[in-house]
Amino acid sequence: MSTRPVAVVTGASSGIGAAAAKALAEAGFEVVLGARRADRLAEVAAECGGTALPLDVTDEDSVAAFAAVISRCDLLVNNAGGALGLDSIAAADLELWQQMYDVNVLGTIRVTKALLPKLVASGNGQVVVIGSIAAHQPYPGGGGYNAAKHAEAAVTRVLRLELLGQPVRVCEIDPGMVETEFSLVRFEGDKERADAVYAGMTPLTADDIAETIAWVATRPAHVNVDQITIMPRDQTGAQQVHRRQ
Ligand code: 8X3
Repeated sequence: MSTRPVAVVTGASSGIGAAAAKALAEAGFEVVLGARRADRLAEVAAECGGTALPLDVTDEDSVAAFAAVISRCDLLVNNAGGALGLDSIAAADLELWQQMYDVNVLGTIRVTKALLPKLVASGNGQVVVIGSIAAHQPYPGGGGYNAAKHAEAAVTRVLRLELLGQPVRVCEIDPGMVETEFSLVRFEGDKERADAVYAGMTPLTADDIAETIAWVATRPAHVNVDQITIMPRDQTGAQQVHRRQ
């Protein structure tokens, strides 16, 4: 049996999650990858020699089945999440807002809760939450996503407080613009609109964030990196997402 520490990454079929799985495998972790898109997930898992498991973080049963087959967990990267639309509060589609809350906030809570006993049992557990600059800076049209990411950040800080005295570290990484499927999902596949978000600037790549995750994950056990905000040089605030539409 492998003695490598086990990293579990959610939303691992693409973007930051896929890049994180690869970076963590290179850093010496055995990686367990969870996501809904089975084909894409299997490809990423094969690339990093990891294990692909189906996971829908918005579904209690799916999270329970996922956690049940993971016997050891040293690191959990809560990456699954995202934004849906850029509607003002006046025009809010509340179903989309509920979905954003479900995946970003409750999804992180569901998976963390399910794996927490194993993180504690590892003797050196770590939870990394991929938040967003939108957790700190509101912008017009960001209401649903801002609210979800602010809430996710609050939950992350509560977790840090609640785990004081336990062998589990908690870190929140808040990226600005990262060129992934993020904007394509936000704008329901409208590629022109998604591309316009990054026009005239150099966004971060998924690898930039993956390197940061691997760095956090490989600090000595007594070091807790509480929070990192990381943005492109060309971005000073999340509101630029709006300004660039
Ligand atoms: C997304 C960050 O700056 O694109 O999480 O709104 S930003």
